[in-house]
Amino acid sequence: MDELIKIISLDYLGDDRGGLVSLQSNQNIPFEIKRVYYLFATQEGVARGFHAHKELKQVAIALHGSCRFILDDGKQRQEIILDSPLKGLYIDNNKWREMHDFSNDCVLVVIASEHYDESDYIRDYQDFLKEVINV
Ligand code: T46
Repeated sequence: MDELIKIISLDYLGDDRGGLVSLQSNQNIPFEIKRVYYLFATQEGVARGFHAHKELKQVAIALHGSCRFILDDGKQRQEIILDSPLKGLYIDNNKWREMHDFSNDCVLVVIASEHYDESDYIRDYQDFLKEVINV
């Protein structure tokens, strides 16, 4: 079975003044960065995601607080708690993702390989299964 959860360890460049992490295209981020967005102030009990992407690759980092990610490739589901600004979750294309259990202070930044494109989303789980069977 392929390992679904791929964590990128981000080097800590801080010193006695505080923390610092640098994200660079094709270096610690394994693609050309085209977009950055962040989720914050997620309401208690809310779950997000519930879709896959045909082409988009992303890295998600909990800059503050925590949340639980589920990744699913159509054959298996694995989960991880993101709770550190030094831990990037690599999310490949054709992986169903769900985010749960956001702490009320969670700030989740997502680094993306493509500009926003609604036609890249697969928002129905049965359509996702059809897509991955044909990969
Ligand atoms: C993902 C997970 C981890 C935009 O207009 N531009 C953007 O760059 C994004 C990301 C979203 N939007 C719009 C589309 C929706 O009307 O913002 C609204 C909320 O997006 P969505 O419901 O897709 O949000 P999540 O939290 O379910 O999923 C997001 C990303 O969309 C998705 O690519 O992998 O975070």
